[in-house]
Amino acid sequence: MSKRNALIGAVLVVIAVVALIVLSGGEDDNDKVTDNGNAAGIEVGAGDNAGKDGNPVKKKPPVTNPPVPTIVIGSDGKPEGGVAELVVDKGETVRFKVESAVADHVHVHGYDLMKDLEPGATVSFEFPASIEGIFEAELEDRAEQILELRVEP
Ligand SMILES: [Cu+2]
Repeated sequence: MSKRNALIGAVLVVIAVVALIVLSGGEDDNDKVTDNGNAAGIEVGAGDNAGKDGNPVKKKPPVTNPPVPTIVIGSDGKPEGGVAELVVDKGETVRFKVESAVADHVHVHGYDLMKDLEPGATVSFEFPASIEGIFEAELEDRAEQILELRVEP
């Protein structure tokens, strides 16, 4: 009985050791492969999500700046949706962008600012609303009004 038990015990130990070696060897290989795969996947995914969720989408619109309006000029040289309207208080900052399918020049009357438009490109305006009144911005070559800017006291 005791010899048999000892033999069984020895056999079990050997099996256990072999199993451990085989399993641990296998696990090591698997771990390396899966860890690398998982780590890369998790890190990339988490990084993307953190960037998308954290900075631009959730935090910026309410806290920092209101979204900058973009006037889109179609291939017909006219503003999509008609002439844009922008109302700001005097002393605030006027901000808008113009995205154009055609070449022209944006002229902001009153403030007398002019920027070139190139097809497919976007230009940004940012200037202090220092003059009260109602002003138009137009595509200079086409004499096409694209914006009515109202600066209120
Ligand atoms: Cu003009």
